[in-house]
Amino acid sequence: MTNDDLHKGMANAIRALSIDGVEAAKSGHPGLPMGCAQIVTTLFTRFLKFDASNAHWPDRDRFILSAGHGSMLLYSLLYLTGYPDISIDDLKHFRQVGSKTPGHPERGHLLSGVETTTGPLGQGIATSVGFALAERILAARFGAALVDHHTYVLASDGDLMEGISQEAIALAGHLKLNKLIVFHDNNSITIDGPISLSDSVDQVARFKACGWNALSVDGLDGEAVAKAIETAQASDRPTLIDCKTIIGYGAPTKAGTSKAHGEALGPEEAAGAKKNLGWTSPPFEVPADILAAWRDVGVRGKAARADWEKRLAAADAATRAEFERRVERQPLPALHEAFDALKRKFIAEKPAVATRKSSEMTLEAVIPYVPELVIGSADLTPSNNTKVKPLENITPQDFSGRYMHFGIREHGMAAAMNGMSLHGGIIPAGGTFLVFSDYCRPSIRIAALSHAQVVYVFTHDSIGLGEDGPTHQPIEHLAALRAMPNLLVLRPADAVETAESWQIALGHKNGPVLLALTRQNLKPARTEAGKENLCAQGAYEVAPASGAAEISLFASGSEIEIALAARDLLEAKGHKTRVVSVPCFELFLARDAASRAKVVGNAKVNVAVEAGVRQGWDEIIGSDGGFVGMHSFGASGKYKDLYEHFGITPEKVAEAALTKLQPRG
Ligand SMILES: Cc1ncc(C[n+]2csc(CCOP(=O)(O)OP(=O)(O)O)c2C)c(N)n1
Ligand SMILES: [Mg+2]
Repeated sequence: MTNDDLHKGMANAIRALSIDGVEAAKSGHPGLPMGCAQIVTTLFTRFLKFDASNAHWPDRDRFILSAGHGSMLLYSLLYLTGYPDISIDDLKHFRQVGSKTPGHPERGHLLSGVETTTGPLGQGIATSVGFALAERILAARFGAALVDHHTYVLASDGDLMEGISQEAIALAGHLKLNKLIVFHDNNSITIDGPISLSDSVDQVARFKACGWNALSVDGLDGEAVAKAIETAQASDRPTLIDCKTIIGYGAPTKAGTSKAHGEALGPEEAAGAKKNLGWTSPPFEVPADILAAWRDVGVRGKAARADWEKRLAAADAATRAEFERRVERQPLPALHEAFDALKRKFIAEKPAVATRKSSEMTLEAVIPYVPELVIGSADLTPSNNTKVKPLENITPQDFSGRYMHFGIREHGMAAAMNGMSLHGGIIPAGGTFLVFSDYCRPSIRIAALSHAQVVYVFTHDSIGLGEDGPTHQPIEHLAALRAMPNLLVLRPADAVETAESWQIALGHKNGPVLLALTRQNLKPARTEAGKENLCAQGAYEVAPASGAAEISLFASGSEIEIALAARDLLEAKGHKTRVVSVPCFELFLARDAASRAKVVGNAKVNVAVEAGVRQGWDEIIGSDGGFVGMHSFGASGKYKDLYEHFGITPEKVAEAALTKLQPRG
């Protein structure tokens, strides 16, 4: 076999396994792996720095399959290159319940070689901007001897049509992330048919306009792809390699058509494709010479890894310890001491400030003890209060700062944060208005699904933001966010709770944490604080009744002070009333039934107050509980007037409780 034949055989192995996986599942997407096999064969055999035996080597190149529907391409590569946690049986069980090979790649789902979860088009390319940014930030901190790798992305037409891709490429172009290299699977086919049905963008011109280097090549020509990668690696900007390909390459009747996109080829077409490709092996079998060549690729990076390990071992002790701490995601011990001291200070000084302000005060206090925190805002820095003293801007010329101006790109910011987190070595945090969580939601969902540690600093969390009016006032957002699995939504009521919420966020390694913070000032609710983090309980009694409680009031965030004032009114009328602060539903509902019942109590009447919709509260107050909150969109006006207008006042809360106390007639 000539070298050329071997190379072709290696690409065909990806095609054949992908055909077989999809045939066995009778569902999936054969077209992309068949069209892109040559591109990734060139990348993996000649360029990608990786060691299949050590999937998590920190300085490996990252390969992101943005077009997650082509998952069989990734699974085939992981199998062929010899990742130890994938076998041919896993390919045979593609898309089956409990398999390691789900329909779309899932980070953290049993396969170590999957860098990020993809499938919702556009997410992968946007996440990869975060990977590439993390690489630059860590290289600035630890030097090129320890951090020096590329991020390669395979993106489909759909990835580039999604709006998020514009935010992502504009950000990457601005930052000159020159180690980000994107292959466009330019097959001009989408599900509905030829791309000409719906799109006529000149992608090369578009990327160039965003500050990228952009080239066009024949994606079926390995040499041309290799030359383009060499050019890309030498570029001072991120590079788009627009690869002309044929979807379902080799399939006798379906190649080049949308029929190759998202269904099994069928036995006849599959056989015809293999014949055209010159592939004679039975399903799921790879000729020994081809498999051996692929396995060699999987160990090619061993020497590079060994060299890197030597460099890490030779680094000075402090650098090495800090690098390893970051990789292992261990907090500095001093961080918890800083939080304890801050809580004592807040108790002593009783700041009556907005929680966005106490968030800023918290950041000021802890920022030196959490050097892995990189924070920013989607152009709302002065509103989100995310930028504190020692933080310097991250710029295209200097990545040693820790503050990111993400621009007006909420979705791109959230996706980039996912990439920074999944890259490792960084805890990303980013701010916008809570109402615009809708603009980030698909990326928040990916963070939750892939257990990425990300912190959202979302301020202006209710009608309490006032004059900007209903377009800016979140109403259903808390409920919608609480509905998302594996996302912690924390809505602190005062400075102490804000400090505790940040403490939770910085320690929560298994998923995203969202801080919902106020614009308006709040009275302190907590008069004492020990070392124990009460917010971590999700809900706790913040004010007891003067005796056995007749009424329990529940609230979060800015409505705690309303509940406390309502308690005073009710107590003055002789009704024994307690107040429970509920900063986090998810943490509360995760507790055992007995401890939850203790916090909920057994008062005759439960009333919740929150400047949002009721949905979700019944799980705590019961469906017969009273609720004071929002039943419509908000309005523009002074925030105090709005609370009056919408009836979210101590008097209304007391009234609701008293009405519930009346025996029903
Ligand atoms: C956000 C989002 N919208 C819709 C889909 C459903 N979907 C999957 S692939 C695809 C488009 C297919 O075209 P392309 O991206 O060019 O992939 P190809 O068919 O060339 O493999 C669509 C609409 C999706 N996965 N994500
Ligand atoms: Mg396409």
